[in-house]
Amino acid sequence: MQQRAVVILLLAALSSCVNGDCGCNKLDRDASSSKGNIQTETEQQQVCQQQARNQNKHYRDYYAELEPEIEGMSLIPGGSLHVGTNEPHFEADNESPERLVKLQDFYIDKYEVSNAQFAKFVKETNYTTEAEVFGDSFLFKTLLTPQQQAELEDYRVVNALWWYKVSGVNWHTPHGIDSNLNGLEQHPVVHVSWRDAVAYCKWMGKRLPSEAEWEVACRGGKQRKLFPWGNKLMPKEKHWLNIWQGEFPDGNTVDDGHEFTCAVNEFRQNNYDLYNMVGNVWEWTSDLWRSDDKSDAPNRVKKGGSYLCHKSYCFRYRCAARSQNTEDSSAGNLGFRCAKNA
Ligand SMILES: *[C@@H]1O[C@H](CO)[C@@H](O)[C@H](O)[C@H]1NC(C)=O
Ligand SMILES: [Ca+2]
Ligand SMILES: [Ca+2]
Repeated sequence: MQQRAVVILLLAALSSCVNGDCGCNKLDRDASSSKGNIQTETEQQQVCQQQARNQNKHYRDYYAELEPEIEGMSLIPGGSLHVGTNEPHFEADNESPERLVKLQDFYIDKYEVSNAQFAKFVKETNYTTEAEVFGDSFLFKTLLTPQQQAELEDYRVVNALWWYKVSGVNWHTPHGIDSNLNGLEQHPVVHVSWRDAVAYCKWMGKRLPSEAEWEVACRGGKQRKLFPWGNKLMPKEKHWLNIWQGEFPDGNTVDDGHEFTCAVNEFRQNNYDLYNMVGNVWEWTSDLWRSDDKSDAPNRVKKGGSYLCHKSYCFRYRCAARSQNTEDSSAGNLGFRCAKNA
């Protein structure tokens, strides 16, 4: 009986919205003080919220009281949203075609997970990462001395000879076995596998974003743009992300100020208040690369590109771009951020 009343109220509110502005722009706390109106008011707010959602607006400004604020996370409005592109740069990556996905509202971390945050997790759980179990991880060549490079020549990645598999490297030693985390507390944790990322997010009461969620968050409410902020790489002649400048893989000119990772809060990139979505480090998502992959360590989708990406070689610091790694692998340019249901 009560349910039916609510439905009728909703319908009434909905029909009153069709022609008017739904009162969505004139919320006034004083107006709701007359008791009889309160339920109607709430229903109306929900209808307005739904409308804003359908229009894919960032409606937090209007209805913050209906969705709780979560520290360090942004609320991303769901709806029917475009992902992918019909102008792919890497056909083999399946960036195309553009397609519509239906998403619920969700939260996503504003920042990549930092070393300080991951350290807290490890301290409280005694978690051991896969790189520590396997005893190695992948390091970019400029982090090795010429002598180390010569010794490890046979441990390079075929087709990507600048990656070396190095014993003793893990998240504690991001720049090589003699390195440590001093000064890198606010940089993204790296050398973490997909499984490590899943474990961290779970401990936080969160989860990894799906690829569609990640991409919708990346797009910041804009349609068909390359980057979270638009189509120009450097609007206002400023650097908007941490990638590679100069010749790859030799001769990084470091114009953006960062040869390797930067702090997770360095580059704010879109209207959803998200940082380093593209560039800095690649980010794991929950999706399988191929949905029929039944292997023990299937490939998972990663997004956003990293500080090693250069247009000539890896133009993957775009929202639609995607790549993959097996879920047990780790590297010095691969991290993650978490998401949560709204
Ligand atoms: C972590 O390891 C330490 C030392 O072995 C132990 O005292 C502590 O109880 C462990 N904590 C958890 C959460 O397992
Ligand atoms: Ca850089
Ligand atoms: Ca990133």
